[in-house]
Amino acid sequence: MSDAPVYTPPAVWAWNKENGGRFASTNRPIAGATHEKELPVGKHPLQLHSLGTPNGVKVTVMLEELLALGHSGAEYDAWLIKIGDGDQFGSGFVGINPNSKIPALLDRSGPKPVRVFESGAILMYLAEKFGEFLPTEPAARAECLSWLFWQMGSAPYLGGGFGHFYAYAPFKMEYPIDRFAMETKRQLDVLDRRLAESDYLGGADYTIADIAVWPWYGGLVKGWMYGDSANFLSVHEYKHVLRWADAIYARPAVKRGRMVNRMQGELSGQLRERHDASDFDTKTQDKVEAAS
Ligand SMILES: N[C@@H](CCC(=O)N[C@@H](CS)C(=O)NCC(=O)O)C(=O)O
Repeated sequence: MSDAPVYTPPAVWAWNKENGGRFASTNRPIAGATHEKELPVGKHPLQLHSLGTPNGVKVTVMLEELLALGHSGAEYDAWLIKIGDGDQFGSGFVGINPNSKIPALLDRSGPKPVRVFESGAILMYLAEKFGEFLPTEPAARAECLSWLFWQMGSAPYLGGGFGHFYAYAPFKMEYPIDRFAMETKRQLDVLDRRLAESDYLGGADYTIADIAVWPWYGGLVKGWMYGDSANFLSVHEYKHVLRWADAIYARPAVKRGRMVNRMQGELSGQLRERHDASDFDTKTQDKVEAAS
């Protein structure tokens, strides 16, 4: 077993602000705003406040897919919420997401603005608003929503469990890495078996289930997450997941959506804020920095 220091919990937990973890300065045991800050408002009906993490990418991919289908009502401003700087605790952001996590959407197209938080709720809201990527036939709809909600329940074991202890904890501990690696591999096997029998998670068609699952599990098998985790988890074993991940990544809207609110990787792949479709050609970070 591991040689990690032995920890005996005290009778009552107390907040240790200097716990050494990657998110020690971000995470808090209390909810609510820490400071007053209004959110900016752009020219489009949909105002997205987000960051290019897997949870954020789901929504920007969905919006780019809707725009690619010709839904001009899906035009959006994507504002950056820097979670490392605590932007999610500003009063304006807490007003649209009391849970202080990206992504959060404000739909200003109607007489009263509608706030939507939780990426699964945002995907369903947009799918229903535009009548796309969510089947209406009851059995197909049930299958799609089952996989959508599977993602919501499963990804915290991948991100908050495996990813946290494998990549972010201040020291490596065998017990949690082993436990969450096992669960992550089980989840990859669940997906692999499903994708052996159908092209997409909901069946023959690409739906919001794929849009939700791809940034997490597609990113994992493509080797984009948590250092050497693809090798550690032997992701080459999940051939159907790899085939599905590549098919989705081949979609132009997915490539665009993955660039929005992105703050890491190649500068040409980062469109930190998106306020117009032309921004992909003119406002990527390589061009912004060259001009300044
Ligand atoms: N279940 C939520 C998860 C959202 C989430 O965990 N967002 C992270 C970034 S990927 C965040 O905002 N973290 C900031 C914090 O924990 O303070 C969803 O699907 O929208």
